Amino acid sequence: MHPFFKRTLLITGAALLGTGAAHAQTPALSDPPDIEGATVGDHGSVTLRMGLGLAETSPQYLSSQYFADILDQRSEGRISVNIFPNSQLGDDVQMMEMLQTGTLDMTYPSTSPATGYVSELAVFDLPFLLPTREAAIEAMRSDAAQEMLDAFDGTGIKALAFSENGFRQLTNSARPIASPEDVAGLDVRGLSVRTMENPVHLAIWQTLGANPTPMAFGELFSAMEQGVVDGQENPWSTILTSNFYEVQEYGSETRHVYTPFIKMISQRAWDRLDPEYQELVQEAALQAADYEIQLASEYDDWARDQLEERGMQVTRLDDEQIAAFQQAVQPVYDEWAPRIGEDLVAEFQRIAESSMSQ
Ligand code: TK8
Repeated sequence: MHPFFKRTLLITGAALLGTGAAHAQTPALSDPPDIEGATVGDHGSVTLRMGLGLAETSPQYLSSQYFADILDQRSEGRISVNIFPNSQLGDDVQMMEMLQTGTLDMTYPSTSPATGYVSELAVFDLPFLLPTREAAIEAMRSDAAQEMLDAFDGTGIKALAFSENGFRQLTNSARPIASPEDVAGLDVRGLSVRTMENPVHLAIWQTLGANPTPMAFGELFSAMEQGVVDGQENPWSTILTSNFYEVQEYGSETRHVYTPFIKMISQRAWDRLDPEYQELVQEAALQAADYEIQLASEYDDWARDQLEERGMQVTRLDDEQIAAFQQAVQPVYDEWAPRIGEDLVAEFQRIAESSMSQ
């Protein structure tokens, strides 16, 4: 069966079992905050089509529903959002291109494949830079990050808000991984790892001695199922909600990088909106981002435990083991910090340090 249908059936099947099922699809999640704020005037009916990479059970989808609800309620039903999950309209790169040409209104990619538009976004790809969710939130809300959103001006894409994709963890089907040596393989070949389409991620895995292959997210499940790659890295919530545990036996809690999402709207769609609608869309994007960060935090450890229950062997790494990875990827900083901008990297390091001393 084609993996897309298989995954869809699994999600439907689990949903039918209800929340009391042993293998729940979502943890006990916070309800979305009450929708507040005045309704906007009547500026006509608008439908926005939004394409997402992830599944219906992901924080990405659930917070998009909240986004749609805010718009619906505050426009008294005049603005509706149609959400297309599961990469069915395309992958991050394709959907950003569709925004540019105006064939899609909204999408929600990782920052990593968007560095082609705004190169400073690559600061988020530097390994082990933002050690805690608090630091990551501060970095995403910083002036430097706002400048990155503003820098989309002129690309055909309007960037509305940063949100959480999350701390990325390594999974694979070959062997348990607890050290850089395990990645490189001493007597065996280096792990083949799918990366996002981003040069810093490629450098990270090359430096660790893996065989990295950049690949669109929508192709990943089949690639792992067919053994084209041994492994991949994504937050636990994605590994669970995209059913990667079906084809990945081993997980390692590496937390090697925190990558955000960016909520985006096509400049063409944006320009067609009345200013009052624009303001509402911008506000709703920020509120949905806050809710998504909350959902993602509730998902994180829970998703890891669920994966273990479903048979994934998860290796937890102690501080010393993490430090070994951190040291091994140092050359990535030497190569990339000057290109990304030393000042920007230093600013993020300062944010990281201040979050640690709190
Ligand atoms: C979803 C992607 C995905 C990302 C990746 O569209 O490609 O691995 O983490 O979740 O943005």
